[in-house]
This record gives sequence, C-alpha cells and structure tokens, in this order.
Amino acid sequence: MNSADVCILVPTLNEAATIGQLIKDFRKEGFSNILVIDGNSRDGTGEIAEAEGARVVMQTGKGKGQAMIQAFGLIESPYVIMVDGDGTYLAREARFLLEPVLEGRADHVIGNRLENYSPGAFTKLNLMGNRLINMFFDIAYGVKLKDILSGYRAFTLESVRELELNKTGFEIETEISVECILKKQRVEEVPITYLPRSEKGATKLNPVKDGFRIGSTIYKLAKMHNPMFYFGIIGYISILAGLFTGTFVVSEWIEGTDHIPLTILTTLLIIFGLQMFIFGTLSDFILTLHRQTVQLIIEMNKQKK
Ligand SMILES: Nc1nc2c(ncn2[C@@H]2O[C@H](COP(=O)(O)OP(=O)(O)O)[C@@H](O)[C@H]2O)c(=O)[nH]1
Ligand SMILES: [Mg+2]
Repeated sequence: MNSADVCILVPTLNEAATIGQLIKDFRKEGFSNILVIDGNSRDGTGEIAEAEGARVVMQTGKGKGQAMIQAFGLIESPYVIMVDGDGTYLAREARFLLEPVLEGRADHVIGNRLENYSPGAFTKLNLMGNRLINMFFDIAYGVKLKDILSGYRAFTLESVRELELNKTGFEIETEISVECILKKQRVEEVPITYLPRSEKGATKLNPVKDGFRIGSTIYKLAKMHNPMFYFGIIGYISILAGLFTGTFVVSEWIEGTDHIPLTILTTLLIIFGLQMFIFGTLSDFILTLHRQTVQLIIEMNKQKK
C-alpha cells in the first residue's frame, strides 16, 4: 500500500491545542494525505493545520455531520480514515484500523474505545450513555457492535460512497453505523486506545441533548430496517399503560365503583397497542418481500453481465 492512498480526514472546531501535534503524528506514521474539514474555528486551528502541511477546507454549513458529509464528497483516495482532531486517538494505531480494510476483510472498521480507555477519558455519564446506546442499537438492528459512536474509523472509498448520510450533528457516527448495516457492508471492530481530552479544549458534545438525539436517530432509522421494533415499542408502551389502568378499573369494579371514562381509555390503549403490533407485522412482511425483490433484481443483473 502507498500511504498516499489513505486520506486522513479530521473534522475540527476550535482544536488549536491539539491539531498541530495530531498532524505531526500522522505524518510521522507516513501519512501525508491529510484533509482537515474545519467548522470556521476562531482559534487558528485552520492556520496551524495548513502550516503542518494538511489540506484545510472550510465547511459550508454547521455541525460535525455536515462537515463529514461535505468532506466525504471531496475524497478520491481509495482508503479513508476519519479521526477526531481533539487528540483523543493515537496516530500509531491507524494501522490496526487499516489492516482489515487493506486485506479486503472489511469495508468499514470501527476503533472500539470501550475496552481500552484511559482513566478520565469517559465521564461516568458518558460511559453509561455509550453502553446504553450500543445496547439499544443491538436490539434495533440485531447487530452486535460494541462502539457505534467511535470517532476513529477506516473505510474503503466504495464504502464511503455507498453511505446515504443526512445527519448534520453528532448523530453522524450513528448514521454511518446504521448505513453500513443497511448496505450490508462488512464491518469489523478493533480495540483502540482512548485518551482524555486536553484540558485546553472543551468537548462540543452535550451528553444529554446529543445523547437523546443519538437515541432518537437509532429509533427513527430503525423504521426502515426493523419495523417490528419501531412499532412494537409504541404498542408495548400503550398496552402496558392499558393494563395498568385496566387493573385499577377492574379492582374498583369488584368493589362496586364504575369508572366509565377510564374504562374507555383502557380499551383504546389496548386496541391501539395491538394495532401497532399488527402494523409492525405487516411492515415486516412488506419489507421481507421488498428485500426478496431487490435480491432478485441484483441476481438478474449479475446474470446479464
Ligand atoms: N468541522 C466541524 N468539526 C466539529 C464540529 N463539532 C465538533 N467537531 C469536531 O469533531 C470532533 C469530535 O468532537 P468532540 O467535541 O470531541 O466530541 P466527542 O469526542 O464526542 O466528545 C472534534 O475534532 C471536534 O473538533 C463542527 O461543527 N464542525
Ligand atoms: Mg472527542
């Protein structure tokens, strides 16, 4: 492999404290093709990156996601590594990420931070949030990935080109992970080191607000992949609420008190819940048929060639 075939893509927003060293480290590892996509930093991040020999492009919109989408469109190199500019990942571990891709075993490799993180790299809230989100992802997509939110990843160019991405903020890693699964890409995870952020630079991620957005992204995108999960959750909650009010209505009725409006509500909750399960079953059925049709078209096209 020629190391110029690998584009190191770094999204940055006010990372002057770390970006220079990061670029130096990657250059030391032999990577000279470095693209920094900058969110109009006001602390000189762009200038530092340029002085260290990176190509710097200003993002046209807002958010890490928008930056990544814009940058993916600019890349022509056959391999891509994305890495945060905050100095939390090690340049010398890039080869672990590249290996499965270069050997043709994987289309996309995720650096798993959750096995080998330094003390202080995650706050308690962050760690819990990450584990919860990965678990939720596992249930929604039926794929056991350990660290879907990692910011250190390797791709083949074809893998990147195949992804249909729309999320502009910190939901971008989630969307990348979901798209790789939907596009049936071969995804591998390798353990990597995760360091604490430098004291000089603050994170731009808000654990509560962004955590909620990430969770809701997993849920909404599941509609197309696992409709039973999508509708089932609503159905489950509705039926549970119905059983709750129902228990109360029945116990009161046994003691001689009627609650007519609550009885109606109970019925509605349970019927609505059951309907959601029927929706889910039907959507699952349609999706299965659709998948079979797509598969058939792919096979027919192959035969034509
Ligand atoms: N271009 C660009 N980069 C961003 C933006 N927001 C965050 N980043 C960069 O994305 C990377 C990850 O962000 P960070 O705040 O470290 O999030 P965390 O690692 O999830 O805590 C860092 O290199 C940030 O500088 C943005 O709006 N635009
Ligand atoms: Mg970070």
